[in-house]
Amino acid sequence: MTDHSPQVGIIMGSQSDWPTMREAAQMLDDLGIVYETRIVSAHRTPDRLWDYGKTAVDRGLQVIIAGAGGAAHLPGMMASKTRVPVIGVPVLTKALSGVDSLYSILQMPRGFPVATMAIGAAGAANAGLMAAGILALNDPALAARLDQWRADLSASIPEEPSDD
Ligand code: RP5
Repeated sequence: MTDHSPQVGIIMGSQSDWPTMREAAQMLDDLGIVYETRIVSAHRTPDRLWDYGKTAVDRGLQVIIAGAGGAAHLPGMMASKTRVPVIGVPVLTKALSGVDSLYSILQMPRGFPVATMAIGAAGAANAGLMAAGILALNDPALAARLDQWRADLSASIPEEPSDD
């Protein structure tokens, strides 16, 4: 019987983060990885954050992708609450172009790491790929799909630039 419980949790601080975070979801869809999506705000719903982190291991989550913008405390707080690896996505902000998000997520104290991606959509897509790479360590079928995805991307890059 196939296990359809989510392996990856994609969490974000706000509905406004979803256009960015759906890039991670799309990547997991493309690679056939089961995931869930939740709005979990470090500031607006701290109890939800706590419950999510407290139950993550028992629910079988293997990677958490956490996106937030501005005072982006969600990834770091989640890393404090669970040993499930957390991949942080700094969401682009209007005021400070996402540098605020980046620094908030990146500078974790020793002991509680967050694997921090680039700012914005590329970072979210790469978070999906990073999660896939972690899961592929123990999943040969996924490893083959990820290898194929990477080969397809390389093959799609032209050798010469064009004017079109
Ligand atoms: C953060 O505040 C969220 O992650 C979001 O990026 C930012 C703005 O949230 P909204 O005011 O758009 O809901 O917590």
